[in-house]
Amino acid sequence: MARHSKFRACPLCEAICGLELQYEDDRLTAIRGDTADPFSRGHICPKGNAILDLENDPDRLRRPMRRENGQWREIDWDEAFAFAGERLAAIQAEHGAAAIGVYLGNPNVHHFGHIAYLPFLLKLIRSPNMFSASSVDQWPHQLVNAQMYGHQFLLPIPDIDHTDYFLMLGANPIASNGSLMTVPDVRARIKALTARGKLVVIDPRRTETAELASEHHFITPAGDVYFLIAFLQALQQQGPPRLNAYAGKLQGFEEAMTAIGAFAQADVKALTGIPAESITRMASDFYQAERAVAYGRMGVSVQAHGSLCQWLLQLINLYTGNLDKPGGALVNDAALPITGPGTSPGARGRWHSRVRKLPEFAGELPVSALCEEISTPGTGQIRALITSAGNPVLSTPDGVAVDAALSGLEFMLSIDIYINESTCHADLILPPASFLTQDHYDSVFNAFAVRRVARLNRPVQERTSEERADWEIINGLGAAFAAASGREWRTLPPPKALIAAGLARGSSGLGLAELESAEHGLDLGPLRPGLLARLETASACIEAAPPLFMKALADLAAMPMQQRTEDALLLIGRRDIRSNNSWMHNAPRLVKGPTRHELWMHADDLDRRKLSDGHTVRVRSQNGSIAVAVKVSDAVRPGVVCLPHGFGHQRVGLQLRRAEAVTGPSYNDLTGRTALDGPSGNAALNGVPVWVEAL
Ligand SMILES: Nc1nc2c(c(=O)[nH]1)N[C@H]1C(S)=C(S)[C@@H](COP(=O)(O)OP(=O)(O)OC[C@H]3O[C@@H](n4cnc5c(=O)[nH]c(N)nc54)[C@H](O)[C@@H]3O)O[C@H]1N2
Ligand SMILES: Nc1nc2c(c(=O)[nH]1)N[C@H]1C(S)=C(S)[C@@H](COP(=O)(O)OP(=O)(O)OC[C@H]3O[C@@H](n4cnc5c(=O)[nH]c(N)nc54)[C@H](O)[C@@H]3O)O[C@H]1N2
Ligand code: SF4
Ligand SMILES: [Mo]
Repeated sequence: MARHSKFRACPLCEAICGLELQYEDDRLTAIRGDTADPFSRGHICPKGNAILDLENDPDRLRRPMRRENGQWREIDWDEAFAFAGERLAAIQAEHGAAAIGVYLGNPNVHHFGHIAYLPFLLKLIRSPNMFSASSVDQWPHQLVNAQMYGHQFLLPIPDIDHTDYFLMLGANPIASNGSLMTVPDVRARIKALTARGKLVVIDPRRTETAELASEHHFITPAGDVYFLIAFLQALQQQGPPRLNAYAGKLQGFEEAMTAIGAFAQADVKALTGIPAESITRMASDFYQAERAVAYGRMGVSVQAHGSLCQWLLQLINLYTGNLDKPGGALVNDAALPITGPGTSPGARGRWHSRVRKLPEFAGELPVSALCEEISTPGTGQIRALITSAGNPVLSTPDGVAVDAALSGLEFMLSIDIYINESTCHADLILPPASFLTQDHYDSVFNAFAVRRVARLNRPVQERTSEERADWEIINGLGAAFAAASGREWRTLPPPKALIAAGLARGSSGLGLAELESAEHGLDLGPLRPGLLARLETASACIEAAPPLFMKALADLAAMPMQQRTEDALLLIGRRDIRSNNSWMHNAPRLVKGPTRHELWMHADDLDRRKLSDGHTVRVRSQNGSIAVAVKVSDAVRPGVVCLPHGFGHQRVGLQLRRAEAVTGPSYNDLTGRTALDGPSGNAALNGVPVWVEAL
């Protein structure tokens, strides 16, 4: 028996940890963190180990599956491509381009064979009805980047390794491993930070990250916008803005600060739960810190004021001179550029959704509008849907309605590895081969990383002749759809060619050969300033007061200050280190041990309702209701309840034998399609008013 190790980055979350994959002959037997990876330094989480379960999962699809009269059968690849091409072409020929809708889920971003190839297929389909998981996630960030810096991916990243004061809102990297901040081994980096300076966490829950922080402040869900305005007002009291570095490159700053300064907040404590004195002290610490950074993630973007929050966070970094400064927030100059010529800068409003007239952003419509675009009859109605690596039934708002809408489609095609809550409605599923068999370069997460890193991942296993790589599936679909619709498809070359072309667009000088000889990845050094030279706004300046956000601020000022509905609790989400959105509950390693789906609630709220720990309760929202076990917790304040998303596997027609036994309802059976962040159209899934009673 020959034992040997191979190395590759983990594609399951943004942290892109290096893995050591141990083989006995051809059999993968163990997975460890790769101690020679200069970026992740040996870190691994339980999901990395669970790749063993994914590889051996008897429910994982390996060949195309076609559903007829409720029965699934395997078919061969040529038949599958031809069937898909003909159905899609026929529906488009009869009903027009918009009749095909597309939904791209989160894992697309983690696989080069999806992210680099899908745009070509979408171009061929040419439908206005494009959707993705980005609009239940990070649209506020992308919109703010586009409006202020001129490109959706000119993303300032917290320089966590060099800052002295990290103000973190609505993020829990100890569980999530970081987001829009690729930060493997985040625990060690946070420990180094708190030894050197301060981490201040603002979160309605005392999270695993808050436990490690220098300070934690409980905030009222969706109260962040008032907190951030008060913070900027307190900065104005501290002293003048430090803008020297941006001279000649900054527009609208005074205008923005004047509007923010004039914003009248009657009682910050009532709106946020945080006393005004605490905010003043934090602002003072931030202003005085040599190097400081403000950052916010899911908790402040996937809520009612997501875009305003992200804009205000940028202004805090700008005011204090920490934007584009080491130890502040810096944009990564990735070896494989995702900004600049040939990329999509993030236009907005070039078209609108048919039913609700929501504006397009970056070539997509908000996924909150998907359901009505399928179920509302008329010209432009979606009749065929393609999903790729997405599970909208569990992951997007109003899952019950999404479920019903999918069952009414004329044709549904899924590129996916499971028959799950969404793909069970498909007529055809095309499963890509394991990522271990494919060339991969993390175009997105290298560009969001807290250091400048680069890595080419070579295949570590052979795929069988029965299997197809993800990029081969896109080629197969493109060719079949083009043939059936009388269009042209130019076969795309294998990933290495596209990776080489991408690297050649950059200025790192790195080529494939150098990357190939660095099997543990390359560290190219810390982040460095450079945003000002890369601005893609028409003015070539930072636009500090985009009209879209100035108007949203004025609208907010005109609105009655948030009022709590009598008796309502505010629902927020929770990620567990062993979860990955909705799709890894079929992995035995990740679901063993205690259940993790309970609704967390403060003892006072339980007492008021005469409920006790362990009771099954009914949770109602304006949109729906679920039954769930309640767990007493002092990690949430009275008035706040907390539930993870991605559960709800008890249904007919799935082929997830392990996950079906994992109990817990779907959070998104409670969320509604009309709760949006106005400027971006991103769903507001946090801060949902709910009522809890005994079942
Ligand atoms: N209430 C609430 N809802 C949320 C969130 C929340 O915090 N709260 N978070 C939101 C966020 S941040 C996100 S990103 C979305 C995620 O939303 P989605 O991406 O729609 O959902 P996932 O659960 O990630 O589903 C991933 C799908 O990809 C499939 N898959 C896995 N690996 C592969 C692969 O290698 N190739 C292919 N082709 N398919 C694969 C899985 O089987 C599954 O069907 O959910 C959002 N929804
Ligand atoms: N283990 C695990 N890791 C993951 C994922 C997973 O499902 N499981 N998903 C991956 C994906 S797709 C993403 S996008 C990232 C997300 O990465 P993060 O954003 O770091 O992860 P979350 O755990 O959603 O953190 C959001 C925090 O916001 C808080 N919060 C909720 N509402 C509010 C509010 O109104 N204000 C404030 N200030 N805070 C609020 C919540 O209590 C929570 O602590 O995680 C990624 N990593
Ligand atoms: S932290 Fe993310 S990248 Fe690292 S092993 Fe876990 S899932 Fe994979
Ligand atoms: Mo996400």
